Amino acid sequence: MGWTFQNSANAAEYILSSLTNGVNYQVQIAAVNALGVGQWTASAAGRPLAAPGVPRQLQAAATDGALLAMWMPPADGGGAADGELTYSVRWRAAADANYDSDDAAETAGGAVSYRIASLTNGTTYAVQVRAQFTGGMSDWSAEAQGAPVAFHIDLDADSDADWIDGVVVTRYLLGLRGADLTADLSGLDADDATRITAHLDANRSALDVDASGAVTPADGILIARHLMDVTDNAELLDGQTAATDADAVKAAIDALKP
Ligand SMILES: [Ca+2]
Ligand SMILES: [Ca+2]
Repeated sequence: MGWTFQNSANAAEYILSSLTNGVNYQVQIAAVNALGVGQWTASAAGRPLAAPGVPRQLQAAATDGALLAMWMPPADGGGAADGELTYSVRWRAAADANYDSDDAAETAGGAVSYRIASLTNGTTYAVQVRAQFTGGMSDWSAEAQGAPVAFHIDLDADSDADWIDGVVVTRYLLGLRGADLTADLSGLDADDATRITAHLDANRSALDVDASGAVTPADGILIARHLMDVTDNAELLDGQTAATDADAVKAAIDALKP
């Protein structure tokens, strides 16, 4: 795009309007008199910014003593580039009328999840998030609620979440029950299958690691891949459609480890 010319008359300032938020513009000035136009200055650069929109699809996933807040960036970042928005998260016990300013945190670098720790199992909490950037901050999002529970996916109880646990979760989400749930997995038998099924039934919502709003075999595939140490983000999400990005998926799964 070429230069646009404006005459400021005698004023030593001029407001450039009708610009596009987030686009970098360069500005030069030159003095004009009856003999002509003087030399142009060096360029000064800037970009117009507005307050970002409200973050979307906030969820509060329950884990042991913690909630994992996850959300989508606002539809309109106000001109912020990817990764430039920061987010504030705040939470309160649902029974409390107001938020306490101490119960809040900020994320940086565009991170769209935050683990709220040191919560009480069995207490329902309300969570909100807002976006902020140089141009201002959004309103608080709609509330999400969650109640931390003593839940983890170390299903074979060896104090580690590894590939066997990932296989069991995937089978569970595929609908396998009883001996089919634990078949051919060392250290697990049909009695374990009953225990594991009850454990997962009670915390099924916590398995929505792709933040799709539903718990499906796709969540199991992501859990199994992550627990098999598939570290490459593209490989982790290959063939899957996650509502959040790979880092948020991994954070959600890590939050399920014992
Ligand atoms: Ca395990
Ligand atoms: Ca899901």
